[in-house]
Amino acid sequence: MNKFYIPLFAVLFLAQTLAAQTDTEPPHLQCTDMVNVNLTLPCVTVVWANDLVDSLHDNAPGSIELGIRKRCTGTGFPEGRTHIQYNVNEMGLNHVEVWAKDAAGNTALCTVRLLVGNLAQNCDPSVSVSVNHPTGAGISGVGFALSGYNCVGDTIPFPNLASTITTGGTGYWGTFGQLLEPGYTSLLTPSKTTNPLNGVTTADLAAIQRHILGLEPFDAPWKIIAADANLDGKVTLQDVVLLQKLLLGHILKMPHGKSWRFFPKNYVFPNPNNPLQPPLPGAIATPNTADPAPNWFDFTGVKIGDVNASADPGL
Ligand SMILES: [Ca+2]
Ligand SMILES: [Ca+2]
Ligand SMILES: [Ca+2]
Repeated sequence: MNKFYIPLFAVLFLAQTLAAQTDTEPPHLQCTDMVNVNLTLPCVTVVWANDLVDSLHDNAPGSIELGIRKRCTGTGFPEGRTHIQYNVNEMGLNHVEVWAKDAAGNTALCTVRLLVGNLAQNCDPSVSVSVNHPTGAGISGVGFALSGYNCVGDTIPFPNLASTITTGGTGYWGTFGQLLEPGYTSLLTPSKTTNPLNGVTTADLAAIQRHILGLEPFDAPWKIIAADANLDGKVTLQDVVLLQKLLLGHILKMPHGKSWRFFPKNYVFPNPNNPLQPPLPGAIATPNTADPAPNWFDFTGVKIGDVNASADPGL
């Protein structure tokens, strides 16, 4: 059987090589400058590459292939992608790359401004965050910072979430409006710095000491995380000394300023016996290639110094 295929591949390869030698000119591609699209239930819309093209021709005969992607979500010709989808969290101005590739493999690219709207006004954008203690309790008063950038040098336009948005009593924060859009490399970082004494008592100090001495090692990763009071990645007597200073009122807050520590809920500890190594990720990272961008973020929070979960997560 193989004997029939080998000459066929050879012929195709030769034809491609010849075409590449004779045609080095990219296709002439012109896009529509700006296009409006409309979300319809279930609040999505599909955009096809050929609907954004004003004119397209090539100097050589042969078929021209079209491709499409959201700006900054990849590089080179978007192989096999002839359409993209927008969801409710992408309402507003977006940028789209339309690509054309001639038979010799020469490519051209143009950018379209795409305004995603919802004429029926029946779609509500939403982004949500949950922050819970490992025991399940929702943590309130958590603030967020969002940082990020895309491939054309734009930064995320609303980095100061921490000053405006915090979790409520259930530990859930919900908001209307776009948070992330595809094409941005970003970090969402929670923080809580209030009430460092919350839940810290002599019982915690005694338990940390028993862990250090090997008399009663902690039976859950989060307890080890809580015991690392100075955030140096290990549980030692220095942590006990620091917590003692706090308890005695010699210091009013931790040198690092934090009272809670956070990590992505789906983080898998490479070594549950030492959850602090490698260092705990304190943020959720989203790559520029994520399309759609995530609209739900889950974090776990641990009160620093509280190894028996006596802290009030509402404080
Ligand atoms: Ca050409
Ligand atoms: Ca430590
Ligand atoms: Ca405690």
